[in-house]
Amino acid sequence: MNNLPKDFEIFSDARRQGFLKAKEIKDRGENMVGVFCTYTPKEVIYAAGAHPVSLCASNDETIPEAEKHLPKNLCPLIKASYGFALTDKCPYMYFSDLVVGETTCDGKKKMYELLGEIKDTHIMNLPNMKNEESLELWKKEIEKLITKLENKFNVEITEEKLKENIKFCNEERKILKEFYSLGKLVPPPISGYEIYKVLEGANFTFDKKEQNERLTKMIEHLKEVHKNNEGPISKNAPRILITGCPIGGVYEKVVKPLEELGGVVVAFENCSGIKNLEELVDESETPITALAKKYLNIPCSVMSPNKGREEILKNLIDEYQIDGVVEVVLQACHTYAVESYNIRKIVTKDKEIPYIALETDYSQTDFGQIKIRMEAFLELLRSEEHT
Ligand code: BJ8
Repeated sequence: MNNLPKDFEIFSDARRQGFLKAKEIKDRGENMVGVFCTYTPKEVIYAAGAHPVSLCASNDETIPEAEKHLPKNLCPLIKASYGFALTDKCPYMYFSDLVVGETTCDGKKKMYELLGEIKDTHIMNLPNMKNEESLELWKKEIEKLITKLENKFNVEITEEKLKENIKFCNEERKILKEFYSLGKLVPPPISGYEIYKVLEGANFTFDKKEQNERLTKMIEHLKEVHKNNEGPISKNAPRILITGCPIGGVYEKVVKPLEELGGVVVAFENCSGIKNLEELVDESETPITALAKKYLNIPCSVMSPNKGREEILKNLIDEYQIDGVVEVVLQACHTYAVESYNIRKIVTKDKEIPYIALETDYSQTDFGQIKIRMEAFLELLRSEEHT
């Protein structure tokens, strides 16, 4: 880990360390709410005095167990998440007093029905279109979540508490955004692998004040590294943007080889990255309306149409001076797989840069094949540079 302060290790290790912190939280008698998706308005959970924690599983350990209940031909993220609940192997799931899920893709919403037999699961009815009716429906769903949390934890969620936590979460978003924007620098002072580790680590860090302080220090340090030209990355390294499905379970086999072979990932459009963090919640609006607008506007492929994702991508390609786009599609994720047709067109025709789509799952069986394809892709990017 070149030039990185020791704080990086803390983020990098946050998922593992978070287990102990989660236990401490439970030992103090505080509540924990497991969430699966970027659409969950976590401000409401904080306003209930509880701690949101990400439950998306990122390895295939429990998939064989999950496949006893779920079809094999299902997205690995869904199978792994359910498998961890089924086997009680994820401490975050174990410590969650409540789980919140949304009606996003078909696989996830049907899995939640089974999950509801194991854990107290509250489902939010997420509309799949962005219009006035959807906004009204989503506001009602946020109100229902408030009622659920109030009853479950015997608390009152006031407008004041919502406003306070909107500010609190916006603060975190601003700092995380400043952090991932370091990828705009040429050369970036930090690898994409390291950026991803920090963004992922934030999902498992409960003390947000401390997290913000550490991040601010790290940003200052990395800006200094860039200014003094002391970074580990060559200014000629092909600059890659990753888009598509969440990559928590596959970044080791996608991002690592890309960077070991001389490329650098400078932007992540996926959840955990820009998709979720780019837009703040409007602090001047009525809290529930502001939350509904922000979350309904997330450009995920479960929305129809999903033009926001195309717009974001075009802007990112310019802002981050992207040389090539890698789209990750998890096996059996129909919504991202279908969108990849238009994403390819935008990248290769409108922006005239190379694009590659990788369909993969959580196993290691295609590791070698992905590496070969990444090598060829980087070769293509290098040859484009010279034409
Ligand atoms: S906001 S990306 S976290 S839905 S589970 S859609 S990969 S088939 S995760 Fe997602 Fe929320 Fe959207 Fe983000 Fe496909 Fe798998 Fe479904 Fe998935």
